[in-house]
Amino acid sequence: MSSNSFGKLFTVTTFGESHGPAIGCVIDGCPPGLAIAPEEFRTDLDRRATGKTRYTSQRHEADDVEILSGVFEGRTTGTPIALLIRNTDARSKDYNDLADTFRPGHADYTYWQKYGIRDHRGGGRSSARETTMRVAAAVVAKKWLAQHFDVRVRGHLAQIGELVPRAFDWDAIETNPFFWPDASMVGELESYINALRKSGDSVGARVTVVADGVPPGWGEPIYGKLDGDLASALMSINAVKGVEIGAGFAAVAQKGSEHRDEITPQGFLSNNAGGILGGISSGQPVIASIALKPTSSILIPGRSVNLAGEPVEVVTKGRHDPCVGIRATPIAEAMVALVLMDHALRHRAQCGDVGDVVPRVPAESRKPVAGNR
Ligand code: EPS
Repeated sequence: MSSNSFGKLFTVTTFGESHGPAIGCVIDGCPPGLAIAPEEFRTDLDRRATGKTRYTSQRHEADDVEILSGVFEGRTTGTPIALLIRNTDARSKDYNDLADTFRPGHADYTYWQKYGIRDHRGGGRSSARETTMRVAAAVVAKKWLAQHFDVRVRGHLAQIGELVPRAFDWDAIETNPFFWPDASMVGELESYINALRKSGDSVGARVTVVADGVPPGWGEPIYGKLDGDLASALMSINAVKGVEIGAGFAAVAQKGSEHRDEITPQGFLSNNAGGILGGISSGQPVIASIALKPTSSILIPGRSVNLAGEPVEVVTKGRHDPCVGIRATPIAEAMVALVLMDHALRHRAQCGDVGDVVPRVPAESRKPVAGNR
């Protein structure tokens, strides 16, 4: 089966290839009446886009969104919302040499094994170009969530290679090209990426997303847990090799007395659970982190085979990201927002009559989460 759609009530289907004429998505299940205009997609699409700084791929796409359906006189109608973005700066000749070989560490090989045919230009469907439409769809979700629940989804780069922030300030994140929470380290990051690019290599990264304002109750035990759906959605992002919720793998070394988030009338005393208990949101901030592998398209020659199974040496040309993690912050935010949107509607459908249950403790958490540095 092909799986280009996700979500149960707020469903998103994406289509298109990196070097095809266009990419697009269809959002089905969006509540009617939400005001949305093409220019509202600009901020998040630009945050994710290539070619905006010298630290990412130098492909320059306009990423202008055309709303083809589902919006009438500036408001969603409840019918499928179709969004289209035309590809305008694909340089397919960079990929001529890849038509009959496979980049080590890339989906080239597995797409070939699965389908027996592949669009090798720019990685085709496996390209991170596809994530544009996730971000576009999430603009709608973020707006609805903010209007209806005051939910705010924001992310930051939490590690790049060996570098970790030495300080944390949400206000710093949008002021540098790395979504980095420690403004004093930006020069260090610039030198790091410049040296990496010069060496022809790439590096991995960690991105953390925090959703504030999520009310208690979202998520469906047993097979529709909020953390299960977040893990699946985040793992579906290109290059993601690990997902953590709250303390994540740091929980392995914790004692129960340390990990449990004690509850007082004034609030939870910590948030190791990442805002999710038993697959259901607790009312605390929902916190998820992802590990992104180093970009597999690099200039350093690597061994592979050709279509005849003979050994070849692969050097990837083209305009690649030295660290895909740099642009992953808005993509990870998008996947979290899409999952939350879906679960907001799912909770409303089944449990809309339950209303607010007492006691409801404040969301505040007093201690940092163990896994999220
Ligand atoms: C990508 C490789 C590069 C990036 C692309 C993702 O594409 P190309 O070599 O075809 O120019 O530019 O990212 C985007 C175009 C985008 O909008 O994110 C890859 O191999 O995933």
